[in-house]
Amino acid sequence: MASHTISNQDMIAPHVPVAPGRRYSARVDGAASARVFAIPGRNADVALLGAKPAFAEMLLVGRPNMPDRATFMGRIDRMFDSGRLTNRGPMLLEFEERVARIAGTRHCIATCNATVGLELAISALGMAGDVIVPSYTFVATVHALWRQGLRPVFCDINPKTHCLDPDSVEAAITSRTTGILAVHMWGNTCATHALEDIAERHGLKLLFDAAHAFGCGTKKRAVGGYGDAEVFSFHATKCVHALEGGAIVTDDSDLAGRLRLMVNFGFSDEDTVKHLGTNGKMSEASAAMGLTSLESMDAIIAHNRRNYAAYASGLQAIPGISLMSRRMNQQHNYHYIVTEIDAATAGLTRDELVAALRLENVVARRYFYPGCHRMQPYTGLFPQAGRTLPVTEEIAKRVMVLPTGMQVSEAEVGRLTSRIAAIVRQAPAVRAALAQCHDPRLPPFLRQ
Ligand code: T4K
Repeated sequence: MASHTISNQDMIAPHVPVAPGRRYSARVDGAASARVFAIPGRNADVALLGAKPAFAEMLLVGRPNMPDRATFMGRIDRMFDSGRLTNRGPMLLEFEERVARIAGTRHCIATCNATVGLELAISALGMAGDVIVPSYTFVATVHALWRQGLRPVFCDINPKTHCLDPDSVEAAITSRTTGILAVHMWGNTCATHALEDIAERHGLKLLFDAAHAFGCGTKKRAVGGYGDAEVFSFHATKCVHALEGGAIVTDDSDLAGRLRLMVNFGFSDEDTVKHLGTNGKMSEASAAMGLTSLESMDAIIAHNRRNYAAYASGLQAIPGISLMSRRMNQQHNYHYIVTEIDAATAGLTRDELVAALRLENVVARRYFYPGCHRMQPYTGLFPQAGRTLPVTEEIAKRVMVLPTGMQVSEAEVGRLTSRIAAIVRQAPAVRAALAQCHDPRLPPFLRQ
């Protein structure tokens, strides 16, 4: 296992409920507290109940996959030698070519991140007025519309894939609608044919936020060539990354031509500006990381897949916890381990489980709670939006994303799923302990 940077030495002691007449133990390893708080007839195998945390070092969702250091440094050396740091250098061109090949598209325009990529694509497509978008997404998707003066119209999602529900999209179209911005959530390919059909029948632009979906698609077709354009993220927390980075891919040559101008302030040559633009360029250092990361892509996906299988086997018998299934007819990067918690069956809410895991030194995430319609500025603008988004509301309360990637081993997945099983087995005691817990490691939403 690769080394982690946040060590348990930096952490405060795990929560130990203070029994009457006993002193609080500040031992980080929890061993003393386990003796004090062992519950008769139960295994003290939960940190909240006094056991040693499952992990000595933090296990995180989003820890970057580190590619080969020597290869990356070799590229950085070449960058130094050449003096070309940015503005369409040789590594950027190579990166664009390789991304286009994997996406199966004619064009790729690399960007400094996916958020700027989305903003550029929205503008280059001439979207205006209302655009249909899921509320259940990372807020960047919706900000990319709003920051350009477009009005997001939130639509509900499919409960199995967490992607836009085409029926909900069709019902939301009005004369003000100019486009659909769909998200391949968790790398699950959207209902692309249904969305393309709707867009065509209503004369709408169709853009895909493919931030999660590099290396995904159906067996026959990779994500990349659907709709008018698609936008990948190569942020450090993504499966393949470029430190920060993004890419717009499309088969539309006119659109690609406009985007190439727009990503570089609109310049067509050294002093001719032909289009409104911005600085959305990817640097050579990012392209160097992107190329090196691409070289590890197969190994990363194979590792993620093994971790996914370990999660599937470890979670299968735990009541109230289900792992999002991967469709057999899909290519997948297995980058997100998405679980749903049924609180009535598990005996704990998703939030309680996330909190109990923090004391095990595991940072599980509530992505994408509470849905963009409940975040600013959208909640003030559309206070009633939740009424039309029942699936979004439910899913946002249930989803818990667990750590994976090259920094997490199969053995660690096994240890983590055993700990989740123990937490659920002792749900009433865990809930009672949480109610008295003031540990600063608790997530902000449960800190008292
Ligand atoms: N559309 C969708 C659907 C998206 O999910 C995203 C981004 C976008 C668009 C926009 O893409 P970009 O403009 O970012 O290219 C992270 C990422 O910042 C974000 O890119 C991503 N989605 C989102 C799902 O996750 P946070 O706020 O959860 O990241 P953060 O800082 O909490 O990092 C996660 C964990 O990883 C931390 O516990 C620390 C660890 N970490 C993180 C970084 C960056 C490290 O150990 N090292 C690091 O360098 O947003």
